[in-house]
Amino acid sequence: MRKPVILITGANGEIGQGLIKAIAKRGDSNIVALDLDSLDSKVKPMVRDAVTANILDTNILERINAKYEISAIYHLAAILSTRAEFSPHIAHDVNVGGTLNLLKIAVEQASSQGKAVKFFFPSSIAVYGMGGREEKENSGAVTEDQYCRPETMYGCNKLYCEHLGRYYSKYYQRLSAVSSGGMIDFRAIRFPGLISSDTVPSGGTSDYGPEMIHAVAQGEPYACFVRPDTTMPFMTMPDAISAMESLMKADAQSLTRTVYHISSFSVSAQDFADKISNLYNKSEIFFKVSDKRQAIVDSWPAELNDVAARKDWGWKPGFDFDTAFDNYLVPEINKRYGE
Ligand code: AKB
Repeated sequence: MRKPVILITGANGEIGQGLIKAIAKRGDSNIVALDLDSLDSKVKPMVRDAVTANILDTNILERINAKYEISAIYHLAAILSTRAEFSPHIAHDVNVGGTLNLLKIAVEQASSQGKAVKFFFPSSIAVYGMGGREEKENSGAVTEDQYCRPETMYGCNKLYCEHLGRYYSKYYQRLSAVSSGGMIDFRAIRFPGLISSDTVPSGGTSDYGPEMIHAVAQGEPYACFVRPDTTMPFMTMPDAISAMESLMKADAQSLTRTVYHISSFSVSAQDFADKISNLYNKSEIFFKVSDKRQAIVDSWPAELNDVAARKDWGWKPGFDFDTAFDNYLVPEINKRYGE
């Protein structure tokens, strides 16, 4: 008998670690964690099996596929937007090739179990391309179907993988005698910038938000790489994790889309700097703009209209800008750095 588990790829990343903690707290599922790096010692005891491997290593994936009965896959592994621009072909291999490998496992699992396998895909605000600052400033809150013309390799990869997920869940092998459509229950959220008290992201372009507070809390100066007026949506990691759980639990009948975007608060880099300076009196924040990374954030919307997620599966952020700092980031980060 194969052992029933939830498979999480990119398990050692920011979202992965948060998700492992949330599933372990629920205590209703065994987790197999897969990551390129060995799993952080804080979350390792919470998983049944921690596999250190590349998602492009099909031998390892086959071993996991053979050993376990996988009820759900959270495919979080990816190369983020800034890093992907430096190595676009590697990013394409990992972001698209890796997703295809996991979709293939999901189909095989579903056919051997005779039931659909749930597949969560974290997409990104990077799928949008506003086409310049003026359009960004004048567009208002963007809906899921607007401006889907990404300007980064990462954004292109995410948008394409959303389509692959939709294809695999509805149309896979549509011309074969027995169509396999409906074998994968694919659900995706396009996340805005995420801020966690536990981890600092790396390789992304929304990283200036989390980097700023983590640097200042450790008494280090911070050079922000975007202009003070740069605005984009952000949310806390606990809200991101609870959104994933809500979407995955939602009744399929109530979902009108396979891909939703969500946001908690849209603020400027200056808003971040002011907030953090008020909270830490020794803060040293200055702006040293990288024009190239600036152009990436300028291509992302300032605000999202997330009415579909609110209506279909009850999305509602637990934190706004003020409570994110007062009730989550500052107390947790201060504990972490021993303030
Ligand atoms: C990045 O900056 O690449 C990510 C994202 C917005 O998806 N944080």
